[in-house]
Amino acid sequence: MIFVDACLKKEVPYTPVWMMRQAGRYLPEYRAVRKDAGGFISLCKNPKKASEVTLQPVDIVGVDAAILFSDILVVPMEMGMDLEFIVGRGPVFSDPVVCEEDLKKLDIQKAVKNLDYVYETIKITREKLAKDKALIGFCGAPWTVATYMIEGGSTKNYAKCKKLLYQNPEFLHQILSKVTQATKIYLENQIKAGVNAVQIFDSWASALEKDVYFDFSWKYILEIVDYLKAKYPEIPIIVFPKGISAYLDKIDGNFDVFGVDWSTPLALARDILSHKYTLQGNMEPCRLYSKDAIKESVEKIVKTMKGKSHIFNLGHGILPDIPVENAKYFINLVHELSAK
Ligand code: 1CP
Repeated sequence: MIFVDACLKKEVPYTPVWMMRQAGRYLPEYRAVRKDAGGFISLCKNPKKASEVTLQPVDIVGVDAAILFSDILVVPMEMGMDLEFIVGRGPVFSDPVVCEEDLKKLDIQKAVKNLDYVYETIKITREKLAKDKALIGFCGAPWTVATYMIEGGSTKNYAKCKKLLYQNPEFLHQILSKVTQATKIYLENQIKAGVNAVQIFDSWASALEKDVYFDFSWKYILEIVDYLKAKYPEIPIIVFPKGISAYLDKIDGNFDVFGVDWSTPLALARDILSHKYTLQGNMEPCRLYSKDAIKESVEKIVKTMKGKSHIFNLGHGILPDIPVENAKYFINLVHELSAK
């Protein structure tokens, strides 16, 4: 698999490419299946339909890897929290974690078992996916997942999380530890079900100041990485801490691929990290609105990463109103311009 080879810094004939949030609302085919399934959570819980939308971007836009269709928040949901996705508002937990009692109620063993539908989606998808295409499993970094558990949904200023961080850091560590324990087993089960690589999304890494970040987020990511690498050394691990370009020199760990977000200059990440890791990224997702903007960026990124191990991707998720035609143009152009 060219995607896995690139993760492991092996020679590849061209740069493999996929897009974060590639199975999603910009595809009419996705919207149709989602409607039919009766909403987003029902779709996640329906292995046949979730597998169908996982495969759509491979068939429709020609990416080199499929990413499991699910969400980072199924973990706290299956630990016992009440999750709803509300149109226009996003994810909402009606019962956020406020005190130790709330945390005690959450059940790791129940979660990893209840997540059977995810493992089933992986099995079905791996059977249907072409042998040369990779299937990526994923999870949220404990910090990113915990922000939703504590705030009860998306947040602009992380006020409840920060209050805990500075008033009761021990309790925040307890929450992060519990999510970490569940996530280790969850990713292990994804690997056992057949994923070829895993990605850990730390979308809200930039909410924490430097030293706090390493203590409250990065440490837990590395705990997951070390656990998986000890058991499955051949499965590539991709980390994606968004918005931490100022501390790239402090990045170290036993993972394989470092995801570069679009606000980080790729040449900077290359100079600091590419001797150790394959880099993934990092076209600005909004460039997908214009073919000229795509071409300019793909040319520049291919040039920047020449001779280095690279997986092409966006620097964050694709937006729902991107023309499918432009996404196809992007994927084809990466293949064409990176061919050796
Ligand atoms: O309306 C819909 O169809 C729901 C939109 C949607 C989709 C398609 C959500 C709600 N989640 C997803 C799928 C999803 N989420 C995937 C599937 C695979 C793919 O990439 O194609 C993945 C990997 C995620 C991961 C995820 N969920 C992250 C981390 C990645 C990122 O984009 O930063 C986060 C932060 C979430 C939480 C989430 N899920 C959905 C929403 C609207 C949100 C909130 C985002 C926010 O707080 O701003």
